Amino acid sequence: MHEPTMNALAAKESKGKGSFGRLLLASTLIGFGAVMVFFGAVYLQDLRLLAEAPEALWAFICGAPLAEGMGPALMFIFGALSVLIALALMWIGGSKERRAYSLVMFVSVAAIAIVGYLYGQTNREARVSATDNIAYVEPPRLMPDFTLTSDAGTPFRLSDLRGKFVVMFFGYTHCPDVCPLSLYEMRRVKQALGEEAKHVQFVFVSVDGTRDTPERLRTYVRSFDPTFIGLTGAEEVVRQIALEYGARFRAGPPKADGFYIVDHSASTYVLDPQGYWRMMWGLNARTEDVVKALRALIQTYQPIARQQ
Ligand SMILES: [Cu+2]
Repeated sequence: MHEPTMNALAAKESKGKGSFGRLLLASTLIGFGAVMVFFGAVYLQDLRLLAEAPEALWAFICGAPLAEGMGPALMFIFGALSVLIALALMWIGGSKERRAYSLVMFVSVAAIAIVGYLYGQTNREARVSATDNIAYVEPPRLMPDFTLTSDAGTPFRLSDLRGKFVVMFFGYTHCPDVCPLSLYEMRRVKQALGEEAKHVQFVFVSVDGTRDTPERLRTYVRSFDPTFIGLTGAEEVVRQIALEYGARFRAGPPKADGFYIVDHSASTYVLDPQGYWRMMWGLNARTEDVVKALRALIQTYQPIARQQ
């Protein structure tokens, strides 16, 4: 009689402990998850990014910088996973009260996510302009070479531009707004650089190889400046290149007439004459700031001693 009672007591005690530990773990996960979900939702620019998160995470694990806009998507997903694990911990083998409590938790976190997303959408404009400054890549990063098709229809390697600073932008010729603006901006930068512009090659990489034939691309970029060059290639090839810079793009659904827009990052990237990525700026960087930064980069340029 004595032995079993002791065992039962011990069992009850350890079960109580386990249950407490589980509750503690669940609460921690919910707290952590709710915060991640909230801030992820606030900074999430587009719900469709959630679907691209696994691919971006994989590229990141393989060494690419995290693609633009993916940080919040990953935060949201990890937060949501923590919350789901917490709810499962509370649900499985839990009492009626505990299950009711976990339902309340679920609804609360979902509400937090919706509020965060709506708040983020209303404040999006202000946020974009506030963060679009010139950024320096420290330490400079040697970028992988790539081969695309030039606007003359011939194979063109990034390394063909060694010896020049490369100012590179990803876009497409059917773009209604961002690309014409950015190319016009490039033209202003080039003109402001004056004499020093001879050290710089401006490059427009098409993210819409289907429509951007070399001929079309050539006419387009030359309309902004006769020295600008356009590169194009298969979507998957360009996507891999863009990912290296953290740029991303996605074609939208075609309209009735077949026309489609392509959402794309609007940053401009600068490589030095050795092919090291040195800096980048966003759409809202002021021309004079860009010119100043670019000129400083050209004037203070020192080749990086390569390690053997
Ligand atoms: Cu564009």
